[in-house]
Amino acid sequence: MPNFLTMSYTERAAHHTNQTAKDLLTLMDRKKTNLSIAADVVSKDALLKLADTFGPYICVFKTHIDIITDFDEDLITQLKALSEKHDFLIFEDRKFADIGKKQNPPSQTSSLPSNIPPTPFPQTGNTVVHQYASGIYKIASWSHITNAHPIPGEGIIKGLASVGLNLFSPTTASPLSRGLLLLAEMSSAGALTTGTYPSQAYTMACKNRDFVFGFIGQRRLSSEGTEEGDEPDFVYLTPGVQMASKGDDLGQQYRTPEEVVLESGCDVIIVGRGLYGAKDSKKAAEEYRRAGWNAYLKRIGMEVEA
Ligand code: BMP
Repeated sequence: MPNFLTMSYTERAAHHTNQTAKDLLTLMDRKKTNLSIAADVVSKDALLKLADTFGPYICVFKTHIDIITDFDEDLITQLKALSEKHDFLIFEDRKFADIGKKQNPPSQTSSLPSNIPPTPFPQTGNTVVHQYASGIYKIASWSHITNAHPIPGEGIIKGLASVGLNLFSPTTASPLSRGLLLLAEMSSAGALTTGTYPSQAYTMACKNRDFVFGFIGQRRLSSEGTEEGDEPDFVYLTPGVQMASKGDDLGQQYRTPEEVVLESGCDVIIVGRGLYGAKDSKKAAEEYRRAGWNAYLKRIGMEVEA
C-alpha cells in the first residue's frame, strides 16, 4: 500500500485521479510552497493587494468573498489575473452547509383552474447548486476550490458536483477543473467535529472522489473502512496556524507548521493574521513558506532548506 505521507507532492499528483488535486500538488512542488494565505480583509483593494504581495509565496489564496464591502466583477477579473501571474489557486472558503437537492413539491399548477396563470416563481430547490453557481458571487465561475460541511449528508456533494464537474472554459471549451474539500474537523475550541464525525466525512469523501479531493482538517484521517489496496489519497489543508501565538479570544487555536505538516501529516498550512498582521509582509511570508516547506521535506526524508 503506498505511503502518501512519505511521497513527494509530485509523486502523489501522478497517482491522483482528481484534476484539482493534480494541479495543486504539482503547483506546490513547482513553486516549493505549501503555504496558503487566509485573506480575511474587507475591501477590494486590500484583497488584491494581499494577492499581489503574498502571491509569489503561496500555493492557494483563500477568500471569504462575502466580507468584501465593495465587491464587483472587476475584482474577480483582477484576482484571476493575479492567480495566473503568481501561479496560485483560488479557494473560496464558502463552507456550504445546505441541502443539495430537495424533493420538488407536487406541481402547484396542475390543480389550479385553467384561468389562473402558473406561479411566476420557478420551482428551484437545489439550494447549494444556486449558492455555488449563481447569486452575486458566481463562485464556481472563478474559484478553483471550495468547501462544504458534510453535515447535510451526501446530497450536498452531489449538488455541488453537478455544477463543479460541468463547467467549461468559454474560450477553449475544455473542462474547468473544480474541486471540493470537506470540513472534517475545525480548529476552534469546542467544535462539534468530534467522535465519528471526521470518519463519516472521510467515508463520504471516499464515495465522491471525482469531486472531493481532500479535507479541511487538523490531521490526516485514518483509512478505516476502506478496502485493502484501495487506500485513497486526499489533500489536507489546515487552518489554525501561527508561530507567534497559541490562539485568540474567540476560541481560535494555533499550531506551528511543523506540528501540522510533520506531526499531523497535513499538506497545506493556512495562515491568516500571522501573515497579513505582520509588520514585514515579505519576511513573514518567507518565514512561513520555509517553515511549512521544511516540515514537508523532513516528512519525505529530504534535506531541508537553509
Ligand atoms: P487566522 O489564521 O487569522 O486565524 O485565520 C484562519 C482562517 O481559517 C479564517 O479565514 C477562518 O475562516 C478559517 N478557518 C479556521 O480558522 N478554522 C477552521 O476550522 C476552518 C476555517 O476555514
